[in-house]
Amino acid sequence: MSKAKANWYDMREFLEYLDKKGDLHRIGDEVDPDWEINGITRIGLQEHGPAIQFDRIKGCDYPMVTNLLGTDRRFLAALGMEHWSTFNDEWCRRTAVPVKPRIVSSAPCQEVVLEGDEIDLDRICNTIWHQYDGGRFPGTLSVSITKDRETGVHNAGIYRMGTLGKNKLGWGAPEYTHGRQHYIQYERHGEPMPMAVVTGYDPTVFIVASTRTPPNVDEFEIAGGLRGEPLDMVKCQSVDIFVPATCEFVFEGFVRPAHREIEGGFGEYTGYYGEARSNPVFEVTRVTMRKNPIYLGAREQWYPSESAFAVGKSSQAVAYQTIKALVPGVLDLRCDVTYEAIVKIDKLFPGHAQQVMDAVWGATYARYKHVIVVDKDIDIWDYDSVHWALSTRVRADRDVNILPRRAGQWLDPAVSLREKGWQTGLGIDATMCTEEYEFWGEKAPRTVDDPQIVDRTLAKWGSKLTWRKR
Ligand SMILES: Cc1cc2nc3c(=O)[nH]c(=O)nc-3n(C[C@H](O)[C@H](O)[C@H](O)COP(=O)(O)O)c2cc1C
Ligand SMILES: [Mn+2]
Repeated sequence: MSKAKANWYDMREFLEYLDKKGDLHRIGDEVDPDWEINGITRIGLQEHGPAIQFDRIKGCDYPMVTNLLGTDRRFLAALGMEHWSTFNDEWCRRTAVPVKPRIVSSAPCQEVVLEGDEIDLDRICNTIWHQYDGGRFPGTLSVSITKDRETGVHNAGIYRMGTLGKNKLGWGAPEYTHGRQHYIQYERHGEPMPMAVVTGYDPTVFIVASTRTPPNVDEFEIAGGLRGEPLDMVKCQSVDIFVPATCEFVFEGFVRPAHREIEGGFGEYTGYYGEARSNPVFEVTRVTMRKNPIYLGAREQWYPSESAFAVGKSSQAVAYQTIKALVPGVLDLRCDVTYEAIVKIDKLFPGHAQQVMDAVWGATYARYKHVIVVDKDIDIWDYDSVHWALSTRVRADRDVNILPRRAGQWLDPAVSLREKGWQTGLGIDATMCTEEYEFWGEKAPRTVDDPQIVDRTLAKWGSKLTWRKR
């Protein structure tokens, strides 16, 4: 098997695929979790290198994989895709109808069980991911699975978790996340919230758990859509929550109401350290796992990083889906992890670009603060093309829109602690002002591009221009 696809059985099948492609690097020498995993993972990301498996980690009982989806090629391969230019439309097509999980009664993820004093988080993952982190963070690709207290709908979200004791983890889910909103329901009733945390899963679980969807959406049904077949799930042993059957590790436990502990700081997806925070605490009462399990973790930073791909691209696809449903003429949308959305439109009326900005700000869950709108001739997958539009089609006094004081991302480094949670919207209409030219009976300038000449040339000369990639 060496073809990419979307219905991976588990993480091991995906690793085997990567190995065959020469895209998995295994390190058999013992590594120091205080700095070597950080260093090697960082260099690998920076150089768009392979996924990395650390087989022997000092003080730890299990191997760990990093950089699983840390490049364009691996992220796309995880979904059986090849190009970003068709990614959004393909995502929308596959996820148009939710596909419910298939419930199984026995599962690989419950082959081995640890309980009570047998649980020691440091022996499972003890990595310092970034030099100035305030502790060990086993939870980087840990998917928190919770249930709406009233409706029972499951949610899956990746929220960072730092070790606070042998079976205690800080839970870094801010108030605007769905996991935290579930917790607020339990806390209002003075009840502990049952929770399962999983890692080492088939890559579509990774992707959907990073996806910002509207509330009350079960991310595992999106996974089913992306996979083209249902995800197998099994009921946990000690909490009433379902987890992906083939994942490597399951942590079962609860989050107590009205209890907080200080956790962090931590190197974040923005590329800056976030402050230490007072967070709810996840108490682990049981660990189930596969035989010879493989842990999964990530170093965070700006592009290239796993957050940049997983959060950036999955949320991009959902934002595209939403904006396309609200505004006519939307052709494509690009966003890397940080806060900029670039939207390509077929401009139909004056104010069209501004309507796109309003829709992005209003309907994409406080994800984007900067919105750039371009015409249909711009290639949004090429930043040179976007910058050409910005410098040749924008008149700042007319085309720049500023929207102060909107609900935004908590970690925005441009906002001081005092104002955290607030962001200012910047919208740039980088479409050509054709309507102004037309008002004066003129035509907008024609771009220097001669597609018919290019077509004629290729027909006659194509095979002789040997530098060209076919
Ligand atoms: C490696 C990684 C780490 C992440 N860490 C956090 C985090 O600590 N807190 C957070 O709010 N989101 C974090 N995210 C992003 C969330 O997973 C994402 O916003 C997701 O949509 C949350 O799920 P929800 O929308 O169901 O709340 C992380 C994503 C990745 C890929
Ligand atoms: Mn959610």
